[in-house]
Amino acid sequence: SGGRRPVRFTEPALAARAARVLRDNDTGAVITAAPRLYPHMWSWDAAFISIGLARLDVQRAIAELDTLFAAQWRNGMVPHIVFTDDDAYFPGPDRWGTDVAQDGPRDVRTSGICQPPVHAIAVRRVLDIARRSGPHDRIDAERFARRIWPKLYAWHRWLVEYRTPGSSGLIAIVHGWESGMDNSPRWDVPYDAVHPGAALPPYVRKDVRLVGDPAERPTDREYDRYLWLIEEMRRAGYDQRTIVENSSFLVGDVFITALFAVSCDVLLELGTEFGQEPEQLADLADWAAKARAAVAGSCHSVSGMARDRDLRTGRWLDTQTIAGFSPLLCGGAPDDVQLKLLSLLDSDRWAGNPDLLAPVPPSVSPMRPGFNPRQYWRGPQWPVVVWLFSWAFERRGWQDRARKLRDGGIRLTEDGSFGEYYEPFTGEPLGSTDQSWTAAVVLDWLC
Ligand code: 2M8
Repeated sequence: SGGRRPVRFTEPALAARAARVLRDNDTGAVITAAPRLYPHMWSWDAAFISIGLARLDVQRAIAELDTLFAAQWRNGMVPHIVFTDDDAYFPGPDRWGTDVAQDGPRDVRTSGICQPPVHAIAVRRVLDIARRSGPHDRIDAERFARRIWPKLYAWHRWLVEYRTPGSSGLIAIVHGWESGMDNSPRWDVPYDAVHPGAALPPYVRKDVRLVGDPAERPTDREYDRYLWLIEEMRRAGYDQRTIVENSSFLVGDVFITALFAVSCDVLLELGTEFGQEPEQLADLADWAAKARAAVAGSCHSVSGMARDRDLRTGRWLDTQTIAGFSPLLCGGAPDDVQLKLLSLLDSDRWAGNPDLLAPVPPSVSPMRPGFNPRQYWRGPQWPVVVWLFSWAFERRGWQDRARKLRDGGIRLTEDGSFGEYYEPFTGEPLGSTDQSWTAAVVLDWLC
């Protein structure tokens, strides 16, 4: 495996390179998710990016989250993309056509869906870093945390109000893009039930021309379905109730639900510290408890792995992916289930596989049929996902485990390319290079 990766930067050199990536990807207004492939602001990318930025410049970190929340919809939704005027990405704002939406923001153009709610986690991290970095940063970050708190609360409330249909308690997504794990095999069954209509306007993909090999990206068949769902939403005028009622894709996402549970905990802690309304604090405690129970309730009786649920058919989705470990992020599963998951994570089916370059969990188990080590969310390792687990493990008091994931994450990224994702056996960077969120989590690990 050494062949493809001759370079290993020292930690200080790696940190300097990561800082440069964030600076280079800064348009002056936003830090784009990646230089060519993703020339806009993405919701959960911006959260991770702010964490990395806080190590360099607290003001700039705050500005990034302020920019994202300036695009928050009036109903509370934080949109998955805030568009710049770059037109190198498809689908852009015209294809989304969210200008018809009643609830859309007035001054910026955005997509019409959301992404995982990791923003409270980012605000907490920025605040903690700022408090250690000096009195001015501390004051600014505290002001910022107070100011953004009600917006975070509104965002969480939107997820509860609009996205917990039925009785599963899982947070529902209406598009695979909302999960952040676009073409994960988690969504194969529900996507089979999405039938692009003849009315799907023609389109030309741009992403496949910007990566080394188009096979690292989703297929055209998958894109037809991605675009068809947008078409359905556009026709529904981006009215949430209509979409949740009628869209051909509605899935309870267990990974988002776990992140939501822990983000509610964090937001509750912040709100308590800053003296927010008791009723709102009580809401957060209630939402966290319900989300946690939904995650625990999704676990398979034999494997212990958490499962998504197709809310159109009521069927559990048994595909085993990294999302199966969701209970480890938020806690709340019975002890025996948790132990099962931890030993599975350490086993050769996952992070303990002896052939991995870096001992961190891939997006799909290398032992699973259909595992593809080069294709996007179907096998490669993703540094941001590793960061989330290491952050959660540290919070849960599992210092050794947190440290191991951090060290593995550095091993994965020490070639200094800041790949979007990595081939797990060779460590070859795939997708985009100089990906902002990869640089950001590496910076956080190194400081
Ligand atoms: C990827 O998703 C976008 C669509 O949102 C794409 O493939 O065009 C995903 O990895 C997603 O999680 C990420 O936020 C985004 C930008 O990094 O890229």
